[in-house]
Amino acid sequence: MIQKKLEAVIFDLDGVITDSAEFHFMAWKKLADKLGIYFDREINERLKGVPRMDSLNIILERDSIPDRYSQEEKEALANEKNDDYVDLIKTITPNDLLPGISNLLHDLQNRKIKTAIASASKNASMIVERLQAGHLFDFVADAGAIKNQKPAPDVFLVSAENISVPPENCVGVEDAAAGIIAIKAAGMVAVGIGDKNILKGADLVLPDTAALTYEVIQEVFG
Ligand code: B16
Ligand code: MG
Repeated sequence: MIQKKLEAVIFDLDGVITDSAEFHFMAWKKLADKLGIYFDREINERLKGVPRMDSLNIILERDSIPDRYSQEEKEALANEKNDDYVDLIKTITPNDLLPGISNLLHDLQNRKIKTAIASASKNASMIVERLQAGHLFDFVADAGAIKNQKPAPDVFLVSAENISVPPENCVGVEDAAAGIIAIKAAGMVAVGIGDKNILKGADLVLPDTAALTYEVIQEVFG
């Protein structure tokens, strides 16, 4: 029987390591304005943790003509948004790591606890590079190579496999409801960052990353 022991922490990126949601908002807003579609911060909340094409479909729900665009046209719109988003994330620096994250990652590294990024973003590697945090992660998942997106467990399972840690010895950290479902479906302990009424099913919910320490993670792992 495998002994249950905390061996790895697998992090979501946007909303946990850094807050790239504002850049997603700006890029989607530019596209929505160009298309003449209403888009605001409340709708933007629904895009958190959601893959790019699904996000576009949520925005197009407000279009006056349903199904106006072909799949090919939608691909072009999603690419256009991504080009703007990539321009915006070029401004990310190590100062954009969320509160407490740098200390936590160094602490985990000193304690020989492995770390990985399990993000829905195809830009995850570029963001980690901009944050100059690549050396603090043992693995960054490639969202483009993941078959089923969150709430499916795939990205967390692929991450655990790549760092050679059984899922039951991993803690996952997420700010989106779909991400918490994915972590639990992967058989991991789930820590939510945000609102406990939204992140139902998490083993622990913290209001922000400043409260996320090795001690807290070890305690919830049990
Ligand atoms: P991209 P996460 C997610 O990142 C974002 O929260 C979500 O808003 C975005 O649509 C998704 O990545 C895809 O991002 O367009 O860069 O591939 O929270 O899973 O780290
Ligand atoms: Mg997120």
